[in-house]
Amino acid sequence: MAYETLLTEDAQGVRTITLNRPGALNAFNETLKDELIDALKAAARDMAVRCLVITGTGRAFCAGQDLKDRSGAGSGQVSFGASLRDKYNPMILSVRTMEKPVIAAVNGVAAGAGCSLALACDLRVVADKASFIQSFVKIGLVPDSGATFLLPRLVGLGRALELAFTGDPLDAGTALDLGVANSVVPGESLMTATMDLANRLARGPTRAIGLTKRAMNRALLVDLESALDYEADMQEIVGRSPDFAEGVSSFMEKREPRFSGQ
Ligand code: T3D
Repeated sequence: MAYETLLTEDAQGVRTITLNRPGALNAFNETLKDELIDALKAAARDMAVRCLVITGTGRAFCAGQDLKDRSGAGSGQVSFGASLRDKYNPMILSVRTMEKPVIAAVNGVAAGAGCSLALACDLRVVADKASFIQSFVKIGLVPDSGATFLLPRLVGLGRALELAFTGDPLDAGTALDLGVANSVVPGESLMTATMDLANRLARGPTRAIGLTKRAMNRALLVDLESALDYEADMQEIVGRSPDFAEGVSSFMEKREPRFSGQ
């Protein structure tokens, strides 16, 4: 499907979705939200996609909600509860529940719900000039699109509250120290570094990686006993998969595995 505000590209099992409204720092208007939800669903469904990369065109990753669409703000004309439930929440849940790795290639500033989108991805490869901003407080809002759940889990409660209370930018170097960034690279190397990682993950046992993601996400919410039990359920599933058979064969034959993603 051709999109108005997104670019998509497939190569070697990796789909790249690029938010493409550079004039508005890739802020979310209604079209971009609808198109991203559609593109995420399509990537989740497509068995040929074994790793997803999300990035932005131009100097920003995403500046969150398009504030030009919120000119009547405060009047109650727009229900933010409905906006979140109808658009942002499904978008974030789609990234979190997709049983394949999702990498944010954070090319520039990620603010508001754009920051939340980056946090929702499984891994973040970050350009050295990029930053993360919990900008909600600057316009009198609370963090949304998963930020209250994701940020404290990544950086701890004290740091999360500091970032949310101040709206100060978290630079790439500090993001690396805090574990928000998995790696920081020069801007011009961002897509090469991201694709190196994405290609590697796309060659992996996708089912096992997908269920690892499912189990770790679930374990954030449950006690150890329940997490242990769930791991056993997941292992029962992947223990019957062709990729497990290939993994063991390749080990016995002292060669690299050729995982099919099944
Ligand atoms: O509404 C709901 O449904 C509830 C859900 C809300 C979720 C949210 O995301 S709320 C948070 C919304 N986002 C923000 O508050 C961030 C606003 N933007 C900024 O704070 C700054 O632009 C940045 C820190 C991201 C970048 O600053 P800077 O100095 O590098 O760039 P700039 O000059 O501010 O922006 C460049 C252009 O992008 C500018 O347009 P112009 O003047 O050149 O025509 C600016 O208006 C535009 N832009 C930036 N952010 C947004 C935006 N346009 C619309 N919406 C934006 N969010």
